[in-house]
Amino acid sequence: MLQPSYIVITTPAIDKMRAGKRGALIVFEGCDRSGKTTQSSRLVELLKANGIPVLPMNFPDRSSSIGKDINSYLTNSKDLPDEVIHLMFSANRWELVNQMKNKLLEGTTLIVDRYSYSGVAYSAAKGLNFDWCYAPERGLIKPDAVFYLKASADDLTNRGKYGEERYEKVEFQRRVGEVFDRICSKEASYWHQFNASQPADNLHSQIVTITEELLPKVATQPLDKLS
Ligand code: NYM
Ligand code: MG
Repeated sequence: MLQPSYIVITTPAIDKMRAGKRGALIVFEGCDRSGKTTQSSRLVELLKANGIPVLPMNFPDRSSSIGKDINSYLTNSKDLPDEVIHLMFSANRWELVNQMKNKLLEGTTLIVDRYSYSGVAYSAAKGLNFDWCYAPERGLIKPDAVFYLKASADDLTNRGKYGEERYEKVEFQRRVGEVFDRICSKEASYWHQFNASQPADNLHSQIVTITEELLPKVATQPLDKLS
């Protein structure tokens, strides 16, 4: 059982138990300001405190050269055709696929803030074809679980003032949410939907419950690819 982050459990014993076991790929998805960053960081801290090797990641990774161009696009200092930025977001994931694979196989759990589904949701919300958007994601590592933080339409309106980045407009976010809903029903076997409007502590404990069941279950399963 995972202990609250203030109780630290031994690591050598856990390391021994873990030999030959892989880490889990856990992805957080949802609209902007749905609480992904808060919840994913809390999960990372909890796993760390329990001696479980874990690495936080987030997409887009703005540090690579493609990531820097994506950042210029998001901060409106650069314009690009919708198709081009879409493929750049995907390439930004492909740049890291080998590192992710190695980490998982050496037993590290990856907690990822946004992944392929954000790629599809934001581009499809602009009107690009859904299947076209999904195509470049095929072959990337398939998450073991996606935690979808679903914000209600009311919430998106009440949270009101978004930041200055591209896409941060209530009406656009509503459309993004519709695409996430569609993906969530298609991929129901490994997507877990949470009400993002509930208190952060409740949400955290629901996420912990699922993670607790997930880690031992996937540890001996081979990695799968998005297809
Ligand atoms: N975004 C993110 C996409 O449009 N496609 C993608 O593939 C990914 C990973 O980038 N508004 C968008 C969603 C966000 C923006 O992400 C920046 P964040 O998590 O707000 O920094
Ligand atoms: Mg954002």
